[in-house]
Amino acid sequence: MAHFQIVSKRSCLHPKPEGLLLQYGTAGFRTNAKHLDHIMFRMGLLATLRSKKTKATIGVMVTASHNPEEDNGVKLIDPLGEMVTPTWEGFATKLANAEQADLVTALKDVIEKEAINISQEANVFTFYAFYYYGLVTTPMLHYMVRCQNTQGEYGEATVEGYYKKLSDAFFQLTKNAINCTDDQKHLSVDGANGIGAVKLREMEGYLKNELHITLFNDGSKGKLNYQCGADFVKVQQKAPTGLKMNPGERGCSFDGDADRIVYYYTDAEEKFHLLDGDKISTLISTFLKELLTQAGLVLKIAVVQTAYANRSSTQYLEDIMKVPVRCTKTGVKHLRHAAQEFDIGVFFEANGHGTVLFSTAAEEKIQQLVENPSTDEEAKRAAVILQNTVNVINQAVGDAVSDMLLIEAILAIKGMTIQQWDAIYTDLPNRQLKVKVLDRRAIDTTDAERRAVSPAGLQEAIDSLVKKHRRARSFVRPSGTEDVVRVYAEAETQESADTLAYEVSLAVYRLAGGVGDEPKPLH
Ligand code: NG1
Ligand code: ZN
Repeated sequence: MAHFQIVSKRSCLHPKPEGLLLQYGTAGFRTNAKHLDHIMFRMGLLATLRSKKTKATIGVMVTASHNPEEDNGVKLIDPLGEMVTPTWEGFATKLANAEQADLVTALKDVIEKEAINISQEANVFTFYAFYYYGLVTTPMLHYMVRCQNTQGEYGEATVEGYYKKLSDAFFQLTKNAINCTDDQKHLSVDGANGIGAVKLREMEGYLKNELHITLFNDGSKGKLNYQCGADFVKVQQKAPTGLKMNPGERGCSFDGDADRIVYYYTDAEEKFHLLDGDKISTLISTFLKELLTQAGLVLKIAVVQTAYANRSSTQYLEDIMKVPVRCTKTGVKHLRHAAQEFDIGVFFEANGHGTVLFSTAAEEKIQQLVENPSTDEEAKRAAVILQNTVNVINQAVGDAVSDMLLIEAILAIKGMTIQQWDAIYTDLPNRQLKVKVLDRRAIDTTDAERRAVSPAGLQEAIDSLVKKHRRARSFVRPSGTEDVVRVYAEAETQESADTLAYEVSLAVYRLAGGVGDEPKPLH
């Protein structure tokens, strides 16, 4: 067929380095940008097929997310703004790894397996293609794909539509604020020198007097995610460089493509306090649960976390708030999937990537309560707040801007300072480390990645190391976005967590084929 000849010819312009194997992981393909040319070409093909298959608009996002400048990545976005299904992740990997001569066969294989009508029209939203949106944040593209495929019901599929929908909902929410002084309306934002900074600057005009933002690391100088951004702050547990804040003031960091956010402040003793994804999901789920009670609505609400969630947060949610908690594997698609089982599913990774999903039934019940003339005043007020909360949230995907507006609104409505928010529970000290090994697939895990099943002896080693520390927990897993094994440890004191993380790193190095220098103690 002529189509395939063209594909074959064009693909020669984007040759695959022979022998290079890449895997479509939690965040699509992510590697050094110089290895991505053939991947971009092939993902264009796959996006077109996915669009023909679903008869809907598909998104293609080119982003390095939280990784450094030399990296880049690409992922596909499904019709409702979600990640593609595991089957299609498999197709992506096959297509990416097909040698030049086998590319057409691999394509035909997808068409056949999925019974795709090749003459079906295709529609793809991307950075540089049919619909030119220029630079947008990852969540904005997810949002627009969802708007397009719901015929505008979710919102208007434009950059302005996005700003307007979110800021309108934010205004409706902050109308309920109590005694909000100008000082409390101030927020310092670290834009990670990424696209979020650019878009936030554009959006500032829409936020008028309700939120006063001082933007740092806005990309005018400094490198993407370098010594700044949500990942740096979370992993290093310190403030980003370039940010000037007085003690007690609120600050937050986006990551490079603005789908993650973490908050923080420094106290009078100059101690840094991080409020990560766990603190965020606690704040949001508590807020929602209180509103449901006030509205008299019986809806099932739950929080979804990963093994990286601080044990204090899980205990607080389960024991004090009586909110059910689920633990899934790392990667938002897993969290999202679990969150869909509830009327309201709040999901956040500890690193600050997350959002809230509302079932159609939940949205309808809220709507009915708002419209019913016999709803009493308190219930109605709560229902209206719930409705505006739904509108400020980007249900398509974790979104730093949308999450920030929701958090700011909750703090304003509750009249809560960041210190009061932080005091809801105390994090157990923790440490994350990376270990380089020959082949990270040597590590296989089970129980939502909390236990290692291979290599032999590793889990036993971790178990006996954990026993030496109080209130301790540790696990290891191969990263899906970097060629490393990640080690996590938490314990009663920072020193204990650091020692445990080091000891477990050493066990990984010795039992799972470590390369380079042996891990060294942190102190
Ligand atoms: P990996 O590299 O698989 O740990 C990281 C994050 C994930 C997720 C992806 C996608 C941690 C420990 N891991 O994955 O949660 O956000 O990147 O960006 O934060
Ligand atoms: Zn990101």
